[in-house]
Amino acid sequence: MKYTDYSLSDHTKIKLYKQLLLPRLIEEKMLILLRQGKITKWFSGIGQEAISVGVTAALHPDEYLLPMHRNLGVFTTRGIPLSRLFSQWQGKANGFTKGRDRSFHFGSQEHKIIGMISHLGPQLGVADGIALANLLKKNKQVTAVFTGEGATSEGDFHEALNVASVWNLPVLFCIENNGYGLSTPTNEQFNCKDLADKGIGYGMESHCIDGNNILEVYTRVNALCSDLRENPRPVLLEFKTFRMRGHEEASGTKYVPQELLDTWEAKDPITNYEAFLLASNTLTADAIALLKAKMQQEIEDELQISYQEEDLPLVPEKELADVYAPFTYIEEAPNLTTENIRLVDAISQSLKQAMEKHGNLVLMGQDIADYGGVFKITEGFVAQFGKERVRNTPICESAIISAAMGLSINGMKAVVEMQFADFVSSGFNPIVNYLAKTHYRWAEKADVVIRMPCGAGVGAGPFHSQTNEAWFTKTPGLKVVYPAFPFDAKGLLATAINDPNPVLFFEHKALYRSLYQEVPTAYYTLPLGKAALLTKGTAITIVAYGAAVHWALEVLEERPEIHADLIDLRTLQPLDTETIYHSVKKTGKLIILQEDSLFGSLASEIAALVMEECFEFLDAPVQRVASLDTPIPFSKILEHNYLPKDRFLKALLALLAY
Ligand SMILES: Cc1ncc(C[n+]2csc(CCOP(=O)(O)OP(=O)(O)O)c2C)c(N)n1
Repeated sequence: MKYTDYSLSDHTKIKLYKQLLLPRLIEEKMLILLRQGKITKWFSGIGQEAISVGVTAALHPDEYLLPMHRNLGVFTTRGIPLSRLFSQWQGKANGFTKGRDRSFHFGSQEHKIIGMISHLGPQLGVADGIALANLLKKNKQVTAVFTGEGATSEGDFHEALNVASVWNLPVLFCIENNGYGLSTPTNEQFNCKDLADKGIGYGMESHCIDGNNILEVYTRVNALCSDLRENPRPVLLEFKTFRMRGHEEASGTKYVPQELLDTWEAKDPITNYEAFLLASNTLTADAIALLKAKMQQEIEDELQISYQEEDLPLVPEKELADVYAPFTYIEEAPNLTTENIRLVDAISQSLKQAMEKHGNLVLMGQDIADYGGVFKITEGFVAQFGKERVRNTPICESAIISAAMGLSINGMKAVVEMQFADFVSSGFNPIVNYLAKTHYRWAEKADVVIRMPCGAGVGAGPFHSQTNEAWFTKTPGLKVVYPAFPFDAKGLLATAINDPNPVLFFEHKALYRSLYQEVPTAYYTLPLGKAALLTKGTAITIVAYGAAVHWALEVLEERPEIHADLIDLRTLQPLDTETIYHSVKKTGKLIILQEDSLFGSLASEIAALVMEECFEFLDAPVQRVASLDTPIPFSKILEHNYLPKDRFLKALLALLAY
């Protein structure tokens, strides 16, 4: 469509022009600074500005936007102070990440902008979560999320669109099809004519839009937003545009045919719009020149502010302190009335009571609604809390964990049930890269608990038996809880849900229905990071967690002559090193028993810590007893051989005799 085809006021047309011009002028300046080494990396959005600007201008200021690496126009149109942007790109304190992340990798709740992580795709699922929160709050808000056409090849794209469609979430999925993903042209990226056609497969409305025409982008998106606010649904938009510069400045455009660059140069969104404004007498050449000069001066002034800022001081303690969101544990003491229940019941009760306590808590998982989950933990929940808050999900761990992050960003709490802990590998990326790193990067919490039914001893083979806590204890930013008893599970889960940090909560399947304990009936909390001393003795320290605690208890019951401190860790991250060291300093001997395979496991970490911190107190080398370093076999005989239970007593006696 021609620019003349739109009936917008001159005021709107001029405003859009200014919004379009600013990111272009900033970029032109940044390209100079890049060559001078003042900034280190730049992903150019030159030629694509109409998309960022048009979409942002169409959204209300309190509606969330999730931009990518070429969407400077989102940030400028939302009115982020330029000096702060410049500080961000120079890694200075007045930026948004205290120098901890680069370019556009940050969010700002103040501006309702949620920046990307490098992995691209998770943004789309996060947008789902934000939109779900809006839907539950019934606030009639739209969420817009961006992706390049390259990232549409990621599974996250498929998962997020599918979830949005099944849940009818008001999300605008904005694909900027700029011809190349790094050096890969579109015909090597996907095999369909228009990406918008993919909407059909998801049961989703979709449109192709000329991404170089600001009036087209703004008018079409504006109309869609008005409609979506009243009739919530996802819409897929494919903006046709072109990447006029290299993927990032260092990589150049040698592989792009010159004629393509020439064709798109002629479609430049700013020069063409400018020509229209001049031809239609909306703006004069003098007015445009004046505008540009004023903006350039503003850019210079704001740059000076950022230059004058001191470099960030290095305060190592501050770096560590910012990995987790602050959380003040509030103790709610257990009541005196108890009932004898199983681990599975204790977890179910804890979840139910947390749902009653937190009106903003949403549960998500496969088959957790009417079916009650494969372990029946959420049986009966739908009747009490409704399907809005107890949500069956499609089989898409990555998008759902990303959506949980989005719920948290938009003021909700989320608990996600992995059907089996093994399947967390399909949602690994958002956990270790999004949830874990967000608070350190830009001080946003990730108020998400991921429940992990785990463990062997049930003859379920390599993909339904793993205890994969070490995948997560390694990652700064995550908390990992692993109770061994119903009482602990109930109180620790309550705290995990109160804690605004991402928590992996391990629940041993073999203990679910085999283990009973007297458990207080009402809501109570237990602190994370505190181990329990189950038996006291002076001869040796045994450290265990999960099912291994029960193996150790069995041995100690059979051999009352062994006087051991048995420590049940209960929480693996944070780890209660104080209790471990205190005991080892008393006994002089440490054996760690765990269900996980040995190499690179938590037992190895504890052994290393104790060697460093308690060396002078040790009377023998620290021993680790763990499963074999093989996948978990299916046959009962092989599984028994895999697990360390039968090897424990021998190792314990040997260490005692050392
Ligand atoms: C999961 C993942 N794989 C690879 C990369 C490296 N990478 C960064 S951007 C990019 C190209 C993205 O292309 P597209 O989505 O079309 O966006 P554009 O850069 O064209 O705007 C690649 C391959 C990455 N960041 N994340």
